[in-house]
Amino acid sequence: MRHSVSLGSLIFIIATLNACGNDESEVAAAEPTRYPATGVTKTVELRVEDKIWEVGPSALYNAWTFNGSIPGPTIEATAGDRIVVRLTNDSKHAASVHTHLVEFEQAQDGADGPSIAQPGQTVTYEWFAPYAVAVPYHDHADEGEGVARGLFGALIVHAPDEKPANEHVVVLSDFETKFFAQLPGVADPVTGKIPDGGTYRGPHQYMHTMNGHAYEDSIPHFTGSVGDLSRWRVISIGIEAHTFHIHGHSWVDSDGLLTDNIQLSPGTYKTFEFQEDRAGEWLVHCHFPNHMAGGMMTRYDVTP
Ligand SMILES: [Cu+2]
Repeated sequence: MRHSVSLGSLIFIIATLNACGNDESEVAAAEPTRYPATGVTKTVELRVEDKIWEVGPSALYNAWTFNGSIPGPTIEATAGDRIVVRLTNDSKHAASVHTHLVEFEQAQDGADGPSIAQPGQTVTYEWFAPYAVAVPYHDHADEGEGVARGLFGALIVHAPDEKPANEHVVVLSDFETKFFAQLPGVADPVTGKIPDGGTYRGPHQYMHTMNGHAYEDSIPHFTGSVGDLSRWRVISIGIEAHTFHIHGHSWVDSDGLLTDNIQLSPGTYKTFEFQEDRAGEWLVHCHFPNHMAGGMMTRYDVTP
């Protein structure tokens, strides 16, 4: 299996080096490509709507959503684009949009003042996206309830010269049991299987999800074919740290090591890719045992 480190991973390395205060020569060695303005503006309409979200059969969440889904719609652009997000708040609580690794004025940070949309208001955000990244966008109107309720999504900024790939967007998050409208039943703690006629509860205070759903019967399977360049955009935007493990595959992580299981704290993200050469119905899961039992597992179905 061939391996490569994508630009997203390189950017992650830079962020890590900066955070650690390493000297400038190391940072300069991994300078990301800053793409010039394309002159293109992508306009995105987001609407905050409160609704009951089905995390799995009979597991009903009192959710806050962007455009009625968890995650919200994936925003895609090309590096160098300007992105305009119009957020209309149709809920009864404040909401906003904040994101990472794009450029914006502090007044459009989504964290305070007029960048927060009160009920009934529309707020417009302008971002310039000079780097190829895959990051979360999310509510920042409060200390975190909006994210716990479901106000998050993925922003993918593609490099103009990016190789075509089978792209998998994975958003990891944690749903608090106290916000469920209905959560009967208890999962088998070993298999995570849903009992007949009921549903399930993780072994502690969260249900752990991928792309808004829990367990392999509800999380849409990732799919691919032998011969694909298989690119993964993994974004963690929950409450707890997670790992992301794909059975039967390996790649080189942002630290340059061969791995099949990466670690992500809340609000972090990694992009990696590998050449697909292993047909099968491979398990994909977080490696914390209680998170697997609490829903964070699905399949990656690869056809020959
Ligand atoms: Cu986990």
